[in-house]
Amino acid sequence: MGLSIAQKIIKQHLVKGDLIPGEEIEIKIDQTLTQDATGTMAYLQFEAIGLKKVQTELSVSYVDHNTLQMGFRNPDDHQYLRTVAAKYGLVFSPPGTGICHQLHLENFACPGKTLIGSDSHTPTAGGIGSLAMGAGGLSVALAMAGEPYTLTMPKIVKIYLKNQLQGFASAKDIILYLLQKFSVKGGVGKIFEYTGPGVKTLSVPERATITNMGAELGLTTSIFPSDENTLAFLKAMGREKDFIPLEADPDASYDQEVEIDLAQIEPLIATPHMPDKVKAVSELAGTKVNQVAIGSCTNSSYLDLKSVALILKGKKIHPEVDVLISPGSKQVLKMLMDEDLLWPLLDAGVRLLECTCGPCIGMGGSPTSGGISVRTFNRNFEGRSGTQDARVYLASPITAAFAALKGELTDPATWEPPLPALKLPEKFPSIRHLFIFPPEDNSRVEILRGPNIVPLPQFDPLPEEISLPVLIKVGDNITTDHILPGGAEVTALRSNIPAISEYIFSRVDKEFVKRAKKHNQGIIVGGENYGQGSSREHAALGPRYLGVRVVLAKSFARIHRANLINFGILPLIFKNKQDYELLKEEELLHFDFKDLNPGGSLKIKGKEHLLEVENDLTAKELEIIRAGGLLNLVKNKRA
Ligand code: MIC
Ligand code: SF4
Repeated sequence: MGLSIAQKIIKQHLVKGDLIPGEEIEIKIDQTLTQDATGTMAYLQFEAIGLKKVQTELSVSYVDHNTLQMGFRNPDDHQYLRTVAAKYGLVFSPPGTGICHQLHLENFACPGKTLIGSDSHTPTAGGIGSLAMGAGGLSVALAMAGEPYTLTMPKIVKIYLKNQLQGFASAKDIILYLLQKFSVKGGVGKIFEYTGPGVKTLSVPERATITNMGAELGLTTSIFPSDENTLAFLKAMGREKDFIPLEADPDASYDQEVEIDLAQIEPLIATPHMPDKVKAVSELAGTKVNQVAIGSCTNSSYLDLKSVALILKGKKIHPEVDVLISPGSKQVLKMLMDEDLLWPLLDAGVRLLECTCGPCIGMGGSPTSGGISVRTFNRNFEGRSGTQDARVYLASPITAAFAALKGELTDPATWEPPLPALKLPEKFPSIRHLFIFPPEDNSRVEILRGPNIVPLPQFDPLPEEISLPVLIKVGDNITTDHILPGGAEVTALRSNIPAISEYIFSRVDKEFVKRAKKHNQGIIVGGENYGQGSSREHAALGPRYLGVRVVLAKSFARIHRANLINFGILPLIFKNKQDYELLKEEELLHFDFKDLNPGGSLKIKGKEHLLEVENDLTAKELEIIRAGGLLNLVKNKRA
């Protein structure tokens, strides 16, 4: 039987296991990427492993999340990242060069290669035919050490695209359509693989918008074929040698098949506060808009910003709207400048920000109190913008540009002028000279650590028996932004676990940290899809530091589940979902872990009830938890 694209890449990189959905597999990793906010922890962990050089074909360290440098902490982190990269053989991308996923797509990602990154939007590189996955920093550290990456073999879903987008519909609307159809948990345990005649109507950056936001579906990753458009993109980047053709075998079999008619897709918009609360823009006509933010790893490419520039050219933005643009990379910025597209934006009243994540992770650009912000980003979780009561909508750059002009959402049927069909140029200006490549001889490189770089805390093994109070009970779809907020103040503490732990659940329950400290240990009770969103392992490390030993939920998001395990927190699942209702905050539960088996069930004793819970752990995962985390296990084995 034939293979799909993802199956082919996995087969070529397979170290252990079989291509059977649901089974644990191990694959060799060719490339890794990190960004600053998760990178410091990843490199501290890499250093703890004790190797002299990274073992991958290519590892890149990007600085794009926090570049505000308010005080010494953040610049100290940057300096640590720069010197660590030089010491261990990584490419370093200095602050302001661009957003990790956009830069990686343009400069390094290759069809057929495997990539893991300590950022949940790493699947962006699926747009060029890479098998790219988000992971916790520790998993990335181990991949840099040459260890295979362990994952559950996903189900492969064939997304057959037919026809072509019409009018003002764009790639963003395709992924919003899929979010409306499948929801934020609809992709858990799956890879979406795109095929069909509609694929060739999409350029690589448009494909990357779709694979990027596959993260919001909960997918392991998404992937497009590598075809003539991929070759054209690589040629324009001067990277023709990185091209290989990739397509599914005609007789490939899939676990599920979905057909999407691109001609039926209209401009869509995700409403507060979840990326799957999608409506047609036309339905929301008349909604007043206070802010428009254009950029992020989803929609900051050359064509995205060019379309905005053409819409705003010769016009003025609405006087009551604050419009912010952050280009995805200096390459994009250069192309806008070379084509005289920057002045039309500035003349229209737009504010130009650095080529970084910026407002997407709450690094400035917060909306007004209760304000409505239309953003071309991928996440609109409550409070993520930095304004707790703001209402954030997610839309395409085109929809955002019209909102900027009109000061409100309007029916696309009324939009003028019609946009010409936009094409990628045949040659992009190179910005490769802006990356810092590692020196041949690293003997003189000194790793510089400021006082904010605090060594990792030590964690003890799982006890055989323990009584734990419920420290907090939360609902469905809790994101890692709920567990640990973004923003400049908190993100500056990413390399200091004791300090950052003070912010755990700070936006959800101000008493959480106090309660955790009072009991010194405990459990978190969650609903469905607990830990969706970001890959930040601090959302596991922080709770672990505060004494959390177990998270009991209805279901878990993939990356967060892996992070919990990596730091020795036991993820348990309700056998009977109604039992969720029984549990109360501060109630004491007794756990006996002696007979805990991979995939088995466990009885927990409360004061008034006896609950049965399950685990879906593999033998290896349980071994990690019993050791008190993966670093302990690796160290024990080496000793
Ligand atoms: C995000 O979009 O939430 C982030 C910020 O990029 C995170 C990583 C982080 O928290 O550092 C992600 O998506 O993994
Ligand atoms: Fe940066 Fe936002 Fe993309 Fe995360 S989602 S990598 S914060 S631009």
